[in-house]
Amino acid sequence: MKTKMTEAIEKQINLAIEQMLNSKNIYIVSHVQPDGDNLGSILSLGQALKSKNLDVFMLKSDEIPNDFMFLPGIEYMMDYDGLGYVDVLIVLDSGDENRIGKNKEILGKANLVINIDHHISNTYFGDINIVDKDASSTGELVFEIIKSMGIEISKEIGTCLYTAISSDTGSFMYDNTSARTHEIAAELLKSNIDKSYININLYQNRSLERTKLFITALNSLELYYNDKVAIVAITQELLEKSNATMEDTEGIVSFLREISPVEVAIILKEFHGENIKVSMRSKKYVDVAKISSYFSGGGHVRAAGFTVNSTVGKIKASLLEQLKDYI
Ligand SMILES: [Mn+2]
Repeated sequence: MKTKMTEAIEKQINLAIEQMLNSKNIYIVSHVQPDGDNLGSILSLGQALKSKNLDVFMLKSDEIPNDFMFLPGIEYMMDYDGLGYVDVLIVLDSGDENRIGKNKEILGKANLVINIDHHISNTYFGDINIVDKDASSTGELVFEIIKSMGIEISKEIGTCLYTAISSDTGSFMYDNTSARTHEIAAELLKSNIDKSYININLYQNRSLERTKLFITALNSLELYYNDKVAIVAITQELLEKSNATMEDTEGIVSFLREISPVEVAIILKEFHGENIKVSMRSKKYVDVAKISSYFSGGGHVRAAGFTVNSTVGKIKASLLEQLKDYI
């Protein structure tokens, strides 16, 4: 259980702060399919650095899901113009360079790359790497950085950090939630954030389209190995029928894990051209990061995923084969 940062990580944080404070302009880049941790981390760090009068640009590598349009500062997220001089590039919540998609080319342009992440699979691709697999979220690490800089947690920064940490801990429920996570949450609550506003936006905001997709998807639920493995496949056909988009599948896999006998919950998302994205969640003992790494994916012990070129039927079969030894 994490209580405090290691000295090595603290050293990297101090190094990063020194570089950021002395830089001419800083770019902070999102990953593809950005989530609450990614966007909350970007916006909190970005706004903190702006408060130090630094030139900060926050770049999107993908569309911003509607779910996060409530975040203060989200209007700052922009596309890279291809020309801007990049003194420091900060990559948040990304295990490797490919996570930043089309913005990967900026890595080569940057004088310095700072990699801040909590994925066990992180490849340490930065010049400075603030990587802590024991941190619940990247937001937790960004909090430590902002505090170390002596920057006051404004309501805006606090809202973004709380969103980041709450998102990645399943509102402080998952195994990655530590004593430190709660200490940080307590400090954020003292910064006068509107906790209920954040919670309603994150957890009580499901659209009707999404709800209908939930119902249809659950009708296709398949259970294996004494109901320990739950699988749902979202095909393009199913999306059309529900008048929903892939973004609306958010939350289904977590819901599957909530079923009593289920240890591993899996959602297979079929994109066009036999492109299948697999997300896995586990409850007590199966290390889904290990299973995911077999398919060249990454993630955490309780939440991991990968992308393959295959069909729903084929990938389902090989997943069940892999799972046999774990269940
Ligand atoms: Mn994260």
